[in-house]
This record gives sequence, structure tokens and C-alpha cells, in this order.
Amino acid sequence: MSNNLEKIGFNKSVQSSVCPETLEQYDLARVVAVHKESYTISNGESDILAELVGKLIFSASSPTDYPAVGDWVFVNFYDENTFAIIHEVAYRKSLLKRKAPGKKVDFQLIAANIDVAFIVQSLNENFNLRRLERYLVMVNESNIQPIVLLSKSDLLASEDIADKINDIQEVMPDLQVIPFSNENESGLDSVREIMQPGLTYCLLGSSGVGKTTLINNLIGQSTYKTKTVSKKESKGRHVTTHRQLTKLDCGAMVIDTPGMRELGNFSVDTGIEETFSEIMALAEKCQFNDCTHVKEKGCAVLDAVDKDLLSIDRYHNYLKMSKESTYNEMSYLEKRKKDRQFGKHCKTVMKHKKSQR
Ligand SMILES: Nc1nc2c(ncn2[C@@H]2O[C@H](COP(=O)(O)OP(=O)(O)OP(=O)(O)O)[C@@H](O)[C@H]2O)c(=O)[nH]1
Ligand SMILES: [Mg+2]
Ligand SMILES: [Zn+2]
Repeated sequence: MSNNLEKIGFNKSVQSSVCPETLEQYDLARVVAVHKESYTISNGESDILAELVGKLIFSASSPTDYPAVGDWVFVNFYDENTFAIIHEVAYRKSLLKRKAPGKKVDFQLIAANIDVAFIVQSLNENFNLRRLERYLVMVNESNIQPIVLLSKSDLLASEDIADKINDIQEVMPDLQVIPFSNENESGLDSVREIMQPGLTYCLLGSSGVGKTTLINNLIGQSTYKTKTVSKKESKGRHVTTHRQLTKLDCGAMVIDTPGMRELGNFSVDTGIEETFSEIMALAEKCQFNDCTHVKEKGCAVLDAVDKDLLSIDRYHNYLKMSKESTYNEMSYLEKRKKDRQFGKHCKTVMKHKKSQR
């Protein structure tokens, strides 16, 4: 495999997942940006416009069948490597996905093959433990290492920053938390120290917390557009509009994502169990095996809330996200069932039409 692909994250683990026969037919490339109907891919040397082969579109039955930023894809290059057709998505080591925003219950892909997710909250307005738990559920579900970055440290006194970090570490002592400022550059070296060559990082968080500004700082120049207009004017407007993978000089890759207004999850049992591990440990001691920790007798979780050993807000958030995940999952399965029935119905109609000819 070419050295160029190694520059964009190709390694033994990717290699072992790729079938040699497929490589005789296709080249391997990595998706660096997803647009409405096209993709930008990289062969490690340059960025190339790409489109999906019709077969992939017609056989797709879920958004997870489409390429996401960070994906390895099998392609054919054309016109002296200026255009490519994507034939297949290669094996994914990890896939970050959430519930599509709004009423629709389906997956929306955020990024693939991520090693570490930076969950960014600003230390001033955006700081919120419950929101942090929500992001953690999504990241833990995908088997990705989460690291919390707290931005805009220039706006707070150091005691207030310490208090906020303490708030997180009181409930999640194993979670790595780094305060930083894009403005006075404090903490940026700690972020740089974490980032290892060959690994892929992604930035997640609400709009306006400084994700893109951080990437520009890591690159060392203002490559990407950030919010520069006055705060009032820009409220609610997202500056970053698509997901983009950038290669840093240190050899790490980082994916910027647009800020998320709402973050819904489903099928996240593992993510919930990992994020709320102390509740899981308590649950072992509940009197009933099928305890729902809502009103049962002998519930060790409720007992811990009563004794102030478990924060009531965290407990409520745990219940809320568990319920929501189950509810969304059921709606999703229901929808899939209907889709399948509709598919069968169409086939029957077509057969009927043919037999009438
Ligand atoms: N004071 C202060 N302002 C910052 C810091 N980081 C970013 N900002 C400002 O916050 C605003 C938003 O920054 P962006 O980098 O565009 O935020 P974003 O997270 O990429 O937002 P979306 O692309 O909409 O998701 C800009 O005006 C930045 O100058 C920081 O550390 N301190
Ligand atoms: Mg941005
Ligand atoms: Zn219980």
C-alpha cells in the first residue's frame, strides 16, 4: 500500500480488514468531506471529487450504508485522478451516529473511524453536565475514547474554571478534562500533546463553542471560517456547515463538525451503561433483577439518591436517556418493519401487473 495513504491514517488494522481481491479491482481512498450529493475523498496526495456508483445508492437500505467522513472507500479514479466513483464502503473500526434531528427516527452519520472524540463545551454559557452526559453516551456507544475540552477559559477566573472541572470529575473521575482558550492560547499545548500521528480525532459540541477556531489554531492559520460577526447577530446561526477532515502537520487527523442543536440517541445501551457505570454498579445490589429503579422496593439506586450518594439530576438524566433510547429504538424498528412491508407490497403489485400483461 502506498505511503501516501499512511499519511491519512492507513495502518495495519485497516489493511487487515481489506480483502486483497477487492484491491485488485479498486483503489482505496478516505472520505474527507461529505456534501449533498457528492464527496471529497483523498488518496493521501490530493483531494478528489467523488460520486457514488448507482448500485450503492439503489441497494442502500439505511443511512449507515452510505459513506461518512473518515470512511475508507473502494474507488475507481478517472480523468487523471481528478474524479472518482465510490463503489463500496470498507470495514469501519468505529462509527459515530445519532438520531436524525426532528421527528424522523433514523440514523444520521457523524463520522467513521474515529479514535478519540473531543467533546467541546465552553466554560461560560454552554457548560452543562447533562448535555455532556448525552454526548458521552453517543461516544461511548461507538467505542471511541472521549476527552472533554472546555473552551474560552480566558473568560473565567481560575477558581471558577477549577470548580467546573471539579463538577465533572466528582461524577466521572476517569474522564480526561482539559480547559483551553483559543483567545490567549492557554491549554493549547496540552491539546497538541494528546494528538498522536496516525490517529483520527473529531470535535463535537454546540454551535459557537470554538471548534473551528481550535482547528485553525492547531493548523496555525485561519483556514476555515469561524463566527466573526457580533454575538447578537449570529445567534442560532451555524458557521460550519459540513463535516471536514483535516490533516495536521503533527500527523494527526481532525474532523470538524457543525454544532448540534439537539442530540438524540437510540440503540445506545452500551453507551448508557458505560457513561453511568456507577449506577450500573448500584443496580447489581437492587432486590429485583428486573428493577427499573423508579419505585421498586429494595432499589439500591433509589437508596443512593436518598442518601445523596448519587446526584438526583444525574439519576434523572440516566432515566430520561434510557427511556428515550428505548422509545426511539421501538419507533425505528416499527418504521423498518413498515418499510419492508411496503417493499413487499410494491413487489406484489409489480408481479401482478406483469402477469396481467
Ligand atoms: N473568548 C473566546 N472566544 C472564543 C474562543 N474560541 C472561540 N471563540 C469565539 O467563539 C465564536 C465561535 O467560534 P467557532 O470556532 O466558529 O465555533 P464553532 O464551534 O466552530 O461553531 P459552529 O461551526 O457553528 O458549530 C467566534 O467568534 C470565536 O472567535 C475562546 O477560547 N475564547
Ligand atoms: Mg465551526
Ligand atoms: Zn433498582
